[in-house]
Amino acid sequence: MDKKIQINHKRFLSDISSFGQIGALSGGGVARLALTDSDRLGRDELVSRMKALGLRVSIDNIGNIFGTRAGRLSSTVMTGSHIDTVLTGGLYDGTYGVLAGLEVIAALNDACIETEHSITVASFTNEEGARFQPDMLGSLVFAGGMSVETARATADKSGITLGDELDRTGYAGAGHGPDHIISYYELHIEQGPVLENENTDIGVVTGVQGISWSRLTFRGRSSHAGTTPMHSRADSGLAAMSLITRLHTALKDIPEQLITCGSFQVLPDLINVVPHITTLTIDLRNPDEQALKTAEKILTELISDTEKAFNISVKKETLARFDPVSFNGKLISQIEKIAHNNGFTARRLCSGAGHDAQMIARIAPAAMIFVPSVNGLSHNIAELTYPDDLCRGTQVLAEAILSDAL
Ligand code: HGY
Ligand code: MN
Ligand code: MN
Ligand code: MN
Repeated sequence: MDKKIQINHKRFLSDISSFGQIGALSGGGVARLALTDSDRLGRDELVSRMKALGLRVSIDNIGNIFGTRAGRLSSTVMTGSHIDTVLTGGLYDGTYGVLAGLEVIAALNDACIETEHSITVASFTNEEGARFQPDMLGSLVFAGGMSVETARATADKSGITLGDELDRTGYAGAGHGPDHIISYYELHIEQGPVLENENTDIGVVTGVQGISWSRLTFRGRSSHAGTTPMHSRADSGLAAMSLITRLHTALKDIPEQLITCGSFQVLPDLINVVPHITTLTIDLRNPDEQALKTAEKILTELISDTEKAFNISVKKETLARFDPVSFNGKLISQIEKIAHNNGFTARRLCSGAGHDAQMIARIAPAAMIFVPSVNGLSHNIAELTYPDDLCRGTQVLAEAILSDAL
């Protein structure tokens, strides 16, 4: 690659902090749940920044936003991520990768560099899966892994569908993303402790671990807390707590197995009523598909044990199930080479978090670049990545994109 591209650090860092004002929380951090008004404001701001850079903006039928800088050919090098966040979100999860893509475009414009292939910056709908499940929904639909009808019909806890929200916010588009993608690079914060602990600048991401999300609904019988003998209760809350405790014990010896019960609700949620219905979510992850399957089997067995032991019924719904994904070897080596050419330290690692890149990997060569997270924290308003790390990651992204697009 004979043309050097230089990121404008000052411009880029100010772009990130100004974007972070959208959906800003009073105590710091950001909340832009998918297709809420704050997400819509973020989308509007992103579209206007894309237009200001001279990009052709296209919005598809699931609300994915694509900004394209034309090359001599329509074949495209794509980058991107997401701007929706969890409720305790930070400035960087997802947004960093989208804005870094725009900074690469701005740097190309500054240098008046024309490219052979087009370059697209994408922002995918509902990556977090916090409001609507599954996560990575927009990129999954774009990659052909879910129909737009099924995606539109998914509902949040209050029964509002994703389709209703797309229509309400005006982001059900008639456009489409690039149809010939030669490579996809996603820049993202690591969201874990590895790079910081090893004092390493760049994470060269080899793939994403397997993800299994389910929702369990325990149905018992409400009764009086003061008059119902313990042996004759159908206590859905106690059953749920017992299952979660037993599941943690049963899975603790499976290597690299992760289990999270992030949402837990009892009804009627009153101090003197034995809980009638208890709903909880279970997030299982493992880089090894067989191990993940074993964990899921143990969960199923524990559910039927619990039904008998507590005289209740349990309904299990699968909310997301993605096998482990490996990224493209050529792109991985490319990222590694660019990091070293810039004098950055780098190491390979598998991603603990799910990412849009794992969906794009279904239809094009894809890879990811990580930068360190302070204290390994994310999905927490204290999420932080230092400015030098933000700029190093963006420099590597820029050179990776340019090496394919020229
Ligand atoms: O859950 C995840 O890994 C991603 O943040 N959606
Ligand atoms: Mn993310
Ligand atoms: Mn996230
Ligand atoms: Mn992601």
